[in-house]
Amino acid sequence: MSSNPLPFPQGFLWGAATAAYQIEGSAHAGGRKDSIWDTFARVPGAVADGHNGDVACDHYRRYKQDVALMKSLNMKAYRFSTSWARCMPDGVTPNPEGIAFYSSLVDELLAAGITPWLTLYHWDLPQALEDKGGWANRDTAYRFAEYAAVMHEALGDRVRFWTTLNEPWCSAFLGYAAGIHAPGRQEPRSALAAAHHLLLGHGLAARELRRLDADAALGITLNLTVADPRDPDNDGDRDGARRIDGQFNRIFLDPLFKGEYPADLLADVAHLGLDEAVQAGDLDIISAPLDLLGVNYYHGESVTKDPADLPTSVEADAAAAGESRRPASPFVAADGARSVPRGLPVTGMGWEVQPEGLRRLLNRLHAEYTGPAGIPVYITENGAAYPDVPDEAGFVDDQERLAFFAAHLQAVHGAITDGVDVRGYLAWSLLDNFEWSFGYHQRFGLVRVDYGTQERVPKASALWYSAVAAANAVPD
Ligand code: NCW
Repeated sequence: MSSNPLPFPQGFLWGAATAAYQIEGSAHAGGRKDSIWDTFARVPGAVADGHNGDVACDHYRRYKQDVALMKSLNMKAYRFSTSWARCMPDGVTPNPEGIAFYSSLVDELLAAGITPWLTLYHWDLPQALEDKGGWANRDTAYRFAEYAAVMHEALGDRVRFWTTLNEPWCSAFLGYAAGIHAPGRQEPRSALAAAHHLLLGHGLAARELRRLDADAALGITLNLTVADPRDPDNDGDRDGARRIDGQFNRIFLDPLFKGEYPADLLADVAHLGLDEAVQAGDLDIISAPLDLLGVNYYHGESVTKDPADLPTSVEADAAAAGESRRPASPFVAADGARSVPRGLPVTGMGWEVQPEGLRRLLNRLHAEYTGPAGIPVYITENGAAYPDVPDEAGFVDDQERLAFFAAHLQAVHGAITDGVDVRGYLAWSLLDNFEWSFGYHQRFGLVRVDYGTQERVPKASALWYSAVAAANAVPD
């Protein structure tokens, strides 16, 4: 640690995050049935090199070892997701054997002194529910609330932090508009209906959890961005930035915190029937007070409406994943606006490294949403993929990832100094894992996983992060 460390508030929660389908493997063990990601991974060309989550990091069988690893790295909290298709394989009927896995995981975490943080939905809808229309079907929201209650009955005595959804933007727009995530549909109207039903599912689940447990810390995790016009003096670019901010950030933040969809977004998508999905009373359910907001931040957007000379970020992502299909845009409200590179250094995903955007984002949230609501923010994900090169012992000296974490933690510290109530940081990810349509080619882990042997080796960034967590301070 340097001589001028930046101290974090006492009790700041340091940890790491994962998601069920990305790490567990054992895809059909203990009664688990297909989720939409099992199905999608079988579609030729959907996932790079035909990879899937059948084995992943074999965490389902190695969870004790992984908890010991976290303890050795000074993690104070661990954010994981439960697989709905493991716990309720047909989407509606509890599967005691599947639920028992998470009960054992929670016990192991508590015994290691690590706070469990449970995310109910990280993109792996039971296929049986997709067969009935998936998130485009309003009924799925009610099934989600039932699932939340089942999980609370099993784990609520030991888990305090509950996140309903992870990144509903990805579920709705990458899954139902761009078609590059499961279920792979390219239906803009369904994507907007899915966005609303995801929010409704969140609200119904939160209401149920609140009824069952007055002490629970309830939240939702959004992937949020800062959308800047490429040229602030260009009317088209400014309109584009407004549209992308609307469809990325405010489409979720405004219903959650203000009980309404933004008027400009409703006008942008008037032809796509979002209002038809909204029924009386929905927005009251969606906007019930929460205890925290989870923020996932990876990069900002530089938005232009200039005629296409550069690929959109989603096209660039798909090309980097080796996809042969040309994806549709996830931005159904974009009207020609696209997010384009601005020449900053990029990670292995092609995502620009923009830590100052995180400080601006946190200040904006504090001013417009979480501050007025009087609730804290937790960074529930932040991290970077890089093309790691292990030495003979499997060690990766990942100085770029380490610098990414350092710069973003300095930005978080800056936001706290500005007066934003940030209470914790959960690095993405504990382990290298199945990176969705990129398969195993993109590695976000603090810990390297050798997929041939399942050996875990902490990278240089993990050792650095462990020292940060122990010191509750980040080098300046
Ligand atoms: S893909 C994605 N990620 C990565 C994933 O591993 C994790 O499960 C997610 O929670 C790392 O963190 C999240 N996020 C999608 C970011 C948006 C991509 C936007 C492309 C279109 C413009």
